[in-house]
Amino acid sequence: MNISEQENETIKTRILSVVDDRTIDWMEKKSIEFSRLMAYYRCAMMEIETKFNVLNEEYSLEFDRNPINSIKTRLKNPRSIKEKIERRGLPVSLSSIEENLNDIAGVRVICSFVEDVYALSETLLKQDDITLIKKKDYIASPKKNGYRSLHMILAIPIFLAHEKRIMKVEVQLRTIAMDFWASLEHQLRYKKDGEFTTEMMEELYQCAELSAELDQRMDALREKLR
Ligand code: 0O2
Repeated sequence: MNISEQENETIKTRILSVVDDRTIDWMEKKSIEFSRLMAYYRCAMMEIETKFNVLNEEYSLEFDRNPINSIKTRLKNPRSIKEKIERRGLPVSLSSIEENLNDIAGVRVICSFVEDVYALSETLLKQDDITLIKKKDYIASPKKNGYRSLHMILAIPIFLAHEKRIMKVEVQLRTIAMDFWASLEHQLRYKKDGEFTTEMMEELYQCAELSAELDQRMDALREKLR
């Protein structure tokens, strides 16, 4: 249900009339702290995005082509953060969010070829301000449904006016073909008016295998051109 601006204002006024000043101060403080934490994640995401843009530029100078097709960034919204933390039975607090959730900041890098995925991830990991926390290679070992991507949880410093903070960012690297499959599978999965049958899951899996074959054939073509 959508509520209008006016209804929203009425609700706010009613809440403020029954909540005492100390609670309002506390709510405002928490809201500012949450916004600040999200801003730190945004900074970390920008750092990682810039690093990939720099690598893309350098490859383009050296090899006369761009290994990166596009980069997408996203910050997990407050509702998804709350749902994930509650699903895991963890305390709903800022320190718990920062400590336990690895994917508040997400950077997705869409590459041209499978080889680019590995070359870019290896080059990035060699940078001395990056720490690898976790890596999942769903390209070498695809998920049961056929999903493929290279996932990394990285820690990166951000430099603020008076402090340095280490933030976590989830990086997903995949090819255009892998992204095509994952985007459509995601759309189908979140369609509210239906469930996947076994046949549909098998069909999706076959599509993932087809897209993997496409990647292999494009890689082979590129190899021939070298
Ligand atoms: P959104 O909106 O994309 O963020 P972890 O505790 O992080 O190790 P988790 O959360 O299971 O464990 O992480 P995993 O398996 O590395 O993958 C999480 C993210 O990868 C998902 O985020 C998706 O973005 C993507 N992903 C993983 N499996 C699939 C899949 O089968 N299909 C598609 N389309 N994407 C997948 P979120 O939070 O689900 O969503």
